[in-house]
Amino acid sequence: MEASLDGRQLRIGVIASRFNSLVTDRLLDGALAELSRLGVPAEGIQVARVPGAFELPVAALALARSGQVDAVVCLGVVIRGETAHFEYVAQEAIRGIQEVALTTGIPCTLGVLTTENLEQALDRAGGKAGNKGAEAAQAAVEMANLLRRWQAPPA
Ligand code: INI
Repeated sequence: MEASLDGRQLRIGVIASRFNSLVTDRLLDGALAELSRLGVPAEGIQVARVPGAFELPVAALALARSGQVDAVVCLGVVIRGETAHFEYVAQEAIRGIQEVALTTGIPCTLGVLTTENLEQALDRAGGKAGNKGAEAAQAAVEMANLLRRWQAPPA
């Protein structure tokens, strides 16, 4: 059973961190272009920025609980060379994003890069390794459509 990639009926939230905005702006551009390509209406897309990847889960939680979106795309980048607490920031961001999805039932997709250096990050943000923001946006549309199938019809 494969869910559709038709986004025309969907409302999608996108949360992007500002830390390393050279990279996260490209992830955001990729995600928005993909949502548009899949037919998600512009009025169904909400974009919010947070300071860093560490703040993604709490913003995703509020948006997922708001009832305003069918899925949340989380975008960020944590670069090992830039912090001694790389592991903590990356792990907590990723763990927290999944926890939001599992506690709310709203799919929260992972467009958080964890790389050794800036070059690797740029490769994955529209460079030679594709755009992980676009991939996370596509996953959000697919998961929102999949979960819709199992929603009880309104009484
Ligand atoms: N935030 C990131 O998104 N990426 C990083 O690489 C990073 N580094 O290197 O520290 C980072 N730190 C900030 C963190 O996400 C929080 O915004 C900050 O600690 C305030 O809570």
